[in-house]
Amino acid sequence: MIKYSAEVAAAKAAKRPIVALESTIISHGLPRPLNLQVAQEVESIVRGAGATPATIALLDGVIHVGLEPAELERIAVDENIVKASTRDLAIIEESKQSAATTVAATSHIAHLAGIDVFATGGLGGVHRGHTYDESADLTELAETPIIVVSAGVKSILDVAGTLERLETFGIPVLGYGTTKFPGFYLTDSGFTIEHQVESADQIARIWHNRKALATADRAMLIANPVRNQMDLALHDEILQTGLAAAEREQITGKAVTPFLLEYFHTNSKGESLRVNIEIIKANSLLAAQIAIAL
Ligand code: PSU
Ligand code: MN
Repeated sequence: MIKYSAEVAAAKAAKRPIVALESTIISHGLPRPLNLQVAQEVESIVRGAGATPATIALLDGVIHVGLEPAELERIAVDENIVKASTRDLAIIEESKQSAATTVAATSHIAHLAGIDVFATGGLGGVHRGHTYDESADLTELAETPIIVVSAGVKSILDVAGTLERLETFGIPVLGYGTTKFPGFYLTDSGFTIEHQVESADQIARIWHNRKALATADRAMLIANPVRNQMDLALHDEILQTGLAAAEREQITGKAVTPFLLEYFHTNSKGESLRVNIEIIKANSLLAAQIAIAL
């Protein structure tokens, strides 16, 4: 059911380190045409670090683990690419649509493909003010053994609520060089986490311990803070007006996150874009180092 790119197939056969990458950030998270350039650069960063990038998506109903250059371009350019979570996968296979995968769907497929490490920008979470709007990223990670590297969760979310859900689901959160939980655009969301790690080797040792203890039945989250955060005043202002706009325009379901990301990109004069790109690049590099350490 899975089609591997030539590069990923070769890496699998030789048991070389592989890093899974999501595609919703390409189709729904970053503006065109910059999205393609960033997706290509992220893959180069993983290769440069000595691992193999496996960007995951569905093309004409077929799950792809690793995309050939023209396929990556299709995800970035085609405006009809839909956003798929885990629950959508079987349906999209049947209808032979093309879709980008969220953190949830990418994690699910990566695990099926035997990949242990996955880099994304920001994990989905609990949305502010909407008790039942909670990203399926959380429930998926509660049952999928994979190491996810993200810059915490987006500050557009209810960060406290998301951290509580991560605790309930038994998903450990490790701060990379920090105990301040990062807020995607911000280095520090204002919430503290318990555990700090300093190296990819340390993360690999903890993952091996989890396996030995039979607690590696679900994900482990590595929170890698952005170094040069967004201007705080600008961030807070856009967040307030963006949340109000989403409410006013009655944006619901899976459209909420893309709406808010787009709102940030169009109102921050390039600031949120700069930060978003820095994040995905840094997380991909760290994920490659972890894959190698494993
Ligand atoms: N992080 C980014 N850009 C994105 C996303 C995360 O930097 O586009 C996407 C991821 O694919 C994540 C999704 O899984 O947003 C969460 O959407 P929702 O809140 O609808 O679950
Ligand atoms: Mn949602």
